[in-house]
Parts: sequence; C-alpha cells; structure tokens
Amino acid sequence: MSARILVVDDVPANVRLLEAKLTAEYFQVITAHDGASALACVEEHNPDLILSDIMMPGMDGFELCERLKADPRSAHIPVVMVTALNEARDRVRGLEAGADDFLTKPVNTLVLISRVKSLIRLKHMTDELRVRRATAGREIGLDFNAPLGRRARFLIVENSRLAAEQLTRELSADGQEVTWEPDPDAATVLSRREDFDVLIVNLRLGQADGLRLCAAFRSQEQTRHTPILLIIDDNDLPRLSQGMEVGVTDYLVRPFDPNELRARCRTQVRRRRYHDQLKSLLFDSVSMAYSDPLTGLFNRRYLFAHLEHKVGELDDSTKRLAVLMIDIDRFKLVNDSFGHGFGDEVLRGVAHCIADGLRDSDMVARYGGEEFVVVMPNTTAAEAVGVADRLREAVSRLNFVTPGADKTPLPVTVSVGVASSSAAVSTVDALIESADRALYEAKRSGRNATVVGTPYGTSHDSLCAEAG
Ligand code: GH3
Ligand code: MG
Ligand code: MG
Repeated sequence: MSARILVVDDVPANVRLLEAKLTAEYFQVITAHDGASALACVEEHNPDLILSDIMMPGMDGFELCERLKADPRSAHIPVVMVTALNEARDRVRGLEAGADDFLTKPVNTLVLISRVKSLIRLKHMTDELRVRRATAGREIGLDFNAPLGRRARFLIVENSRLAAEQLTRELSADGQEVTWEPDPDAATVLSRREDFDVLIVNLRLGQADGLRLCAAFRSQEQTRHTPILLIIDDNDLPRLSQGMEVGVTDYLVRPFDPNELRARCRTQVRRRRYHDQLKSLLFDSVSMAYSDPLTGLFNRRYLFAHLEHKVGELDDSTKRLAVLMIDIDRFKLVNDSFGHGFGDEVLRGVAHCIADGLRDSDMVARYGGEEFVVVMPNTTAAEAVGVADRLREAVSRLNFVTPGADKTPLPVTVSVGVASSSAAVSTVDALIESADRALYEAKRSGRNATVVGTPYGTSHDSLCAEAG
C-alpha cells in the first residue's frame, strides 16, 4: 500500500519518530511544524492522510482539523489526532473538529500502522468514488463528513452480557441499530440472513476464537466486504497482526472511551456506504460509459473495445470480419429544414431500423453524429454487401412525417461503406479506414449506395466485382 502521509508536530523529535516508523513501511512522508505550513503542504502535496499533534503554537491541531474539514478540497482527507495524554476531553474536541481517528503518545508502532492502513484503504475508496462520479458526470465534492443517512445496522458478537449492553447503549445513543448475538455459529447464520453494515467481534468468545469467526465472515459472500471491528484487551495486541491478516478492518482496545467507539464505528459505516456506492456507480457507469444516450446503441468507445477484441480473434484463419460504415444522406438539410428535434427523431428511427435488421451476433454502434458502424463476425464482403443493401432498403421505407401543418412524409436514405478483413486489412484502424473510404465513394457516386472498400494499393474495381 503506497500513500503520502503528512505529519504535523511542533517538536522536531516527534516528527522524526513518526517519520521513521512510517518510512519503514514504505509510506512517503512529508512534514510540517505548525498549522499554517501544514495547510500550505496539503494544498501543494495533496496527502492521503494527516497525522497531527494537538498542542502547537499559533494554530493548534483542532483548528487545523476544522479548517481542513471545512475546505471541500481537503475535507475527504482523513485526519488522525495524536494526543499527548489519553484525554477524553481532547477526543471529544477532536471529534467535534471532524477528526477521523486518535492516537495516543507514545505511539505504539503496530497501532500506528494498522490505523494508518485502515484509513488509507478508506481514502483510496473515496478517491475512486470521486473519480467515478466525475467520470459519470455527476456532481463531485463527496462530503467525507456527510451525515450517514439511514441508521446503520450493527451485529455485536460478544459473550458477556454486560459488555454487550454497554456497546448497545453507546451505539444506540449515536442513533445506530444494534443486534446482539453471543454465539458465534448463530452469528454466522444471522449474518447471512440479515444485512449488517458493521460486525463487532470480541476476540475472546469464551471457548470460541473470535478470529475464527472473523475468517468465517470474510469467506462468505454476504459479509465478504462488511467491515469488522475487533475488540481486544491490552495483552491481546500481539494477536492483532493475525487479525489484520484475516481481514479485520479495525479494532478497539478495552477499556475504550465511548467517543473512540463512536468515531471508529462511524468510520466503518462510512466505509460500508462507500463500498455500496462504488458498486452501484460501477454498474451505472459501465452502462453509461458504453451507450449512446440519444439512440440507446453502443457508443464509439464500446465499438473500439469490441473491434479490438474481434480483430484479435482474426489470428485464427477460420475467422472473418466485416464492417459497415453507414451515414445518413444530406442529414444537415433535415436539421436545417425541420429543426434539431426532428433531426434527433430521424436519428433514432434510423438507428432502430439498423439494429432491427441485424443478427444477434452483429453489433451496431453510433460512430459519430449521423454515422453508424456495424460489426459482423463470420461474414464475407459479398454477404456484407447483401446486408448493407437490405439495410438501405429498410431505411428508405421508413415513414418520417415532418413537423408542422402539412405533415409531408420525408424520405431518408443512407450510404454504406463496406470493409472486410484480409491480410492487408487486419487491424482496427485499417478496417475503419477502408470502410470510411468506401463510404466516401458511395457518397460521391450519388448517395443511397453501397461500396466495398479496398486496402491502399489494391484496385477498387476488382474487389467490387469480387463482392458481386
Ligand atoms: P452527406 O450526405 O454528405 O452525409 O451530408 P450530410 O448533411 O448528412 O453530412 P454533414 O456531415 O454535412 O452533416 C451532418 C449533420 O449531422 C451535421 C450535424 O449538425 C448533424 N448532427 C450530428 N449529430 C447530431 C445529433 O445528435 N442530432 C441532430 N439532430 N443532428 C446531428
Ligand atoms: Mg451524412
Ligand atoms: Mg457525416
């Protein structure tokens, strides 16, 4: 895991200590010695995580955190406050300032690294989400501290009733919904049946091993990505790395401060929500990224991905490929005479007509404004010409009625350039170029025509004749 971490502390020795520990884990570390230079550093280096001291001359850590969280350009960067004492007051103040986590000095290396890794994983997820949102053309500016929306559902696996009641009290006070299950086997079954946002597991479950339960959660489909918060005692710290191995997302050492519990639980809920959003965005953006909104056909991007794949198959000498480049004749005139809206209607009509006239194995995409490309596997040039003529015929029979009072039927025709694979035409570019040149010829010959393309240097006529 690589990431850039900003360490802020006014005591140079403290900075060096954290820097050494983080560098040993191959993190890239940048440093600042006060709040003002930290803000400048964030602007310049865009870190993935900030570790900040609280007591600093001038701007203290709380104010720094508040400023970072108030700025949309830095609000999504996780901030960990490093507190000198295990001061409950500082933690409350830190939470109010928007801190994402706390570390207590002197900083335990294992604790430091696992917290840092956990938050960086989350940061990477939010980054991905921001990119996808931007790509999908949605509003950017994901608010890292946005309200968590609906109540989150927690499953607590804890054999002590007292401990479970304490956890339930704290989380319920924070507006969360809590289910308690003392038995690990029953918990596994329950987690498959119901949808939980976060799983809280006590490492010591009487006779049972909490880590075994965590491993079970990770191995079943329903909870593979559900955050797991492990609860341990001080002397269990050595088992923590095993826990991280198994896929535990974060942990709490008993006795814990209720504020810390809430902060960590909120972070886990966010993690879960991001994951869900990413999944649905991925699905949306796949279809959005590959389809043309006006016609519903595949777009140019998909066409090229598809063609690459199809051309790749041509190494097998039994495979052939034909491509049609179809362009509506004098379409500009349609727009100019009857308006863009009517032009769109004609585009959609022609698109559907082409799609309806193809085999299932053929693919049609909108190549550009009023141009379409059809990709036909296992098709010879002669067969492709047959398809092209049939499509031209079908388009010319379409019934477009012009807007306005007189409602005259408007004839629409297309011209088609045909290209087929051969030794000379065996790349995507060569196929497209060949079809494009043939289309140009079809336009020149008077439109509403089909012409077969030739690779450069080949006689056009001879191939036309071959196509029959
Ligand atoms: P040719 O027979 O030589 O192909 O003539 P043409 O008028 O069809 O070709 P030209 O390239 O001059 O004009 C294409 C027109 O297609 C121009 C452009 O405004 C229009 N067009 C491109 N995309 C859209 C669209 O999404 N909707 C509408 N209504 N028109 C579009
Ligand atoms: Mg045209
Ligand atoms: Mg055109």
